[in-house]
Amino acid sequence: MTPTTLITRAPATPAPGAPASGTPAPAASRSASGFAGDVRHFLTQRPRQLPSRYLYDDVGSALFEAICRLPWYPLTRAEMRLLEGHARDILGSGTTTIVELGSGSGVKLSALIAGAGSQRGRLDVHLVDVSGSALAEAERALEGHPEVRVVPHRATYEIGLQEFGRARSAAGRRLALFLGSNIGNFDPPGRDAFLATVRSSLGRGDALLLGADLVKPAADLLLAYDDPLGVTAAFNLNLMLRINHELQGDFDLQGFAHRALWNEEASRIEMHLRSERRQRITIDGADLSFVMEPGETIWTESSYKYRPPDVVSMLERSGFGVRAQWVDAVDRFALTLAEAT
Ligand code: AVI
Repeated sequence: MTPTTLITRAPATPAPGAPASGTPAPAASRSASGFAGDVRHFLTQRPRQLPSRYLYDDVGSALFEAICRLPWYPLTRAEMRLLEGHARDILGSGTTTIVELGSGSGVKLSALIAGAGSQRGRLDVHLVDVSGSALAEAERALEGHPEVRVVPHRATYEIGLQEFGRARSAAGRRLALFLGSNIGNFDPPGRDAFLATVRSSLGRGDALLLGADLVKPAADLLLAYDDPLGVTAAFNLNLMLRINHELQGDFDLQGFAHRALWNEEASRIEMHLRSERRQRITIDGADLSFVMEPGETIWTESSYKYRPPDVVSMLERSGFGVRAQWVDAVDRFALTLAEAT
């Protein structure tokens, strides 16, 4: 097994919760009019930008799945190794209910349940995802676990958490899963607010398992976000294709290039779409027309990278006490198990 380090911590003092608002995470979606309004709003900001949640239409989701299989993007495999290697510690014997935010295909959850062994009673599993096809796939992935009862929520994280909070749970510990380093796509204020929202949907003694990618050499990070096959470039450029299709835009994809850069000071990878020449862009469905200069960019995603103690601090600020942290020493990824205090 890949070497991991384990840090165990004593229960922490409760931290005050932050207000429950913030940047929606990538899996969140908006209605078409919300999309048009956001495109208009964010493309007229300086620097021009687009929220990363819009990267995930059908084509974007398929490209993201492909990215996760690339040798240069090790996050998914590192997290899977940690889940399989520490499943018993994570699920424990007292967990009766799980909510997974952004469940995707359900493969990670299925591996976690399998790794914890079959010595358990009924397990209620709430899956929250905006994609109906992802929910159906996750339900299929969990079919092999007869003890599992699935409750699907086709919803954004925030709405799904509200529904989960209102649902009746069996006695026992509830465990929220937020995996895949999706937390890294929030800006720091949005991230803290989101963690506080998760905390408020849990009771004292419930738990959160957070997957977070760690700082590593810049060259490795740049390869992960600008891979030699160009899959990440396609994932990024597809956002313009989506705008062309859904909002009658006229982006010329050949007039733009994918750029990934490591912002050391902010500890984040940024993805941009850089205009290769002076060009006018018109998006009828967003009632917008503007000129981009050569070299000007549209900022489409931030992916924050952490040090293990950063993850501990952000959880403690949001009302959690960290109980264990496992770090994949090869690919530098952390799974942190925290208890609601
Ligand atoms: C979903 N999210 C955690 C991915 C990330 O690493 O920030 C999205 C991604 N962007 C480019 N490659 C993968």
